[in-house]
Amino acid sequence: FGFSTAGESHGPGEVTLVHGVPAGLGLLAEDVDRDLARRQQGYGRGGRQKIEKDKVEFLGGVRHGYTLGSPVAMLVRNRDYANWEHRMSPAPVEDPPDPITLPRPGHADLAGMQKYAFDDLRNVLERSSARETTARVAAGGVAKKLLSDFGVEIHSAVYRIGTVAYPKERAVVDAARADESEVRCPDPEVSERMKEEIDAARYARDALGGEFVVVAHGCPPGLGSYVDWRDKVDARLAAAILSINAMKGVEFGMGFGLAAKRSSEVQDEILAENGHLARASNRLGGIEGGMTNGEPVVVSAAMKPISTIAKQLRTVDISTGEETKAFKERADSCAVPAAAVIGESMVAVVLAEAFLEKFGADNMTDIRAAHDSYARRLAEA
Ligand code: EPS
Repeated sequence: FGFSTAGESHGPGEVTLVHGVPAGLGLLAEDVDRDLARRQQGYGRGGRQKIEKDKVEFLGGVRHGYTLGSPVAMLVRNRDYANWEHRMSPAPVEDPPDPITLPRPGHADLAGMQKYAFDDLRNVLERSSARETTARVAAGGVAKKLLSDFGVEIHSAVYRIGTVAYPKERAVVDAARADESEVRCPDPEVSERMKEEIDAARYARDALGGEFVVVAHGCPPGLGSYVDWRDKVDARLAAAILSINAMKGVEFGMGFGLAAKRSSEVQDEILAENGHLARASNRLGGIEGGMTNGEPVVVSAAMKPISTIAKQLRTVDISTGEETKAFKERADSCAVPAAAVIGESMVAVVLAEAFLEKFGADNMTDIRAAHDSYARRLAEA
């Protein structure tokens, strides 16, 4: 199970190809569209989200509401392409637009131009734009549908925007309520202060980052493995989260806060409650030895502020070598709420992959039999 994406931000559309989807999974466009819409929300988005109304079209892998075991191909059209047909035309044009030569600090612009030998940084920014995350959320919709059929539910919440913070432990508990907030913070009063912080940054022609947490409930123990470094599920989740645009840090459970504690203050003690194994706490975020341990998986991430800002930072015009100011492009002032939804999707993809490694991947009937037999064995132990 895994996926690739294709598509430029202002090109015709965003394409997702998911492979390894078992046959017989019930899958409707609504299962994907729900998260596409959630990703588009969030206080602090720019004008682009008023143009786009992301909806998926299945191009392969689904028939009469069920997957076929063949690759699931999905397309989300960019409505904005109508305004960019000349500038983004796949065919050569007679009067090409002027190249953009003023790289934005913090964006992929400069290193991308150097690496791919471009003299127009539009060739870099079109693909490095976070518009590509639309296609990832489409893949996440498939992964989430698979997981939810086995009782795994994934939520996210924002617990910091700029200097305004909410306790992470409470965000973990209340994450299921985050959809009610425009900034995905479960607390209404803190949400208002986060919105004020975003307004102040936008007024100053600046942008804000923040922190969010993704919580996956209902994962069976033993997804991932300790036997090989590539199999460790925390390493795979970290890579998946850090692949989201603008992510600079990732934590599990108490994360960096664990480093200053004594061992007896951080391990999650094992209890026998009414004949069932249980834990006294979940400070390690549901992962021990590179495997899920049956507790909620708790992954959080730090996002840097968006690098496209109206307050122009210093840069060099690549065509002249002269110092100048970075170019201005329409931008969001805060995308942390959207990033949290993308985080859910990436976590879902990694957990779905580990789930299918454990239980087989051909068809839902055999996977269910393997899953139920494992659950029975653990319950009887
Ligand atoms: C982005 C810049 C903006 C965002 C875009 C990401 O796009 P535009 O330049 O078209 O206004 O809106 O995000 C999306 C389009 C999206 O759907 O999330 C960037 O530079 O990363």
